[in-house]
Amino acid sequence: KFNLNTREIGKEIKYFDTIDSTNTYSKTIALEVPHGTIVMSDEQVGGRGRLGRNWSSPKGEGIWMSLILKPGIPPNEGMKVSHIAAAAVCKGIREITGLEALVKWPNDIVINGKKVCGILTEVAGELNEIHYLIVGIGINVNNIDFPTELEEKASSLLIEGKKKYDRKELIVKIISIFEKFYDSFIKEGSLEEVLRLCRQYSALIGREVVIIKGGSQEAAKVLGMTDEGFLEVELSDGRIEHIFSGEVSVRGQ
Ligand code: BT5
Repeated sequence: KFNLNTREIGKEIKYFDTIDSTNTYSKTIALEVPHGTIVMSDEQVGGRGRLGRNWSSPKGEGIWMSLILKPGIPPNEGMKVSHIAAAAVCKGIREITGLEALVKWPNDIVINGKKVCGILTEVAGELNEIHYLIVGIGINVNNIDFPTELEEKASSLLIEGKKKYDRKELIVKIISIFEKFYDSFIKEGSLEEVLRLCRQYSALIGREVVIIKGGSQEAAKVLGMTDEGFLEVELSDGRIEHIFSGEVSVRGQ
């Protein structure tokens, strides 16, 4: 049971002990459930990242949830909702734990350079309008052990804060911040607060990075984030480029 004091988001919550992936399941019910429905599970056995990658989702230790949203916006605006989620998770984690969570564009939250949260936004729709949008949020809360290949790059709130955190309290906080940001985007078209947070708490702005595109890599310096949510970088030959998706890794990390 959750005491969500939200207007629409999370009015209906579908809770599972175990599931393959909350995003995959959400797709199968999205057209039948109300806007704002949340699917969460204590464990995922087929948790997904982007591009078919895996998302480790052990039982009882994290927040593995998907928000089913039906905004009347064009599909190419969907990424903005992903930024809204990143800003909400970053702010929520900071308020509850006091830890210095940063947004690693486009969809990760990191603490001390390690990933504690990933966001997977999937859009279904036509040229002009989204039918639904699924925002999958995975947060490592009380995880201690990671698969060996993740040890170097992943962490949890427990590891960074050296104490256990109440998952319910985090969910309530994050969802209520998310709804506030989402409402002002949908009703007023404003992303002001979200962009301010993504810039203020950026893990990338001002850093030397490597941009990975397909098979090739290019060194760059991150200058900022545009109002559309693109990453603005300066390449080594001085050209300025706006990147709208993809992989960016901080050099030396
Ligand atoms: C993501 O993908 O970061 C998006 C993750 C979204 C997970 C949520 S959980 C609820 C919902 N249901 C789902 O099935 N998914 C969503 P990406 O940027 O592609 O990062 C994936 C990479 O992160 C993997 O290849 C690993 O290197 C790493 N990784 C896997 N599990 C991790 C974890 N628990 N913590 C940190 N890093 C992890």
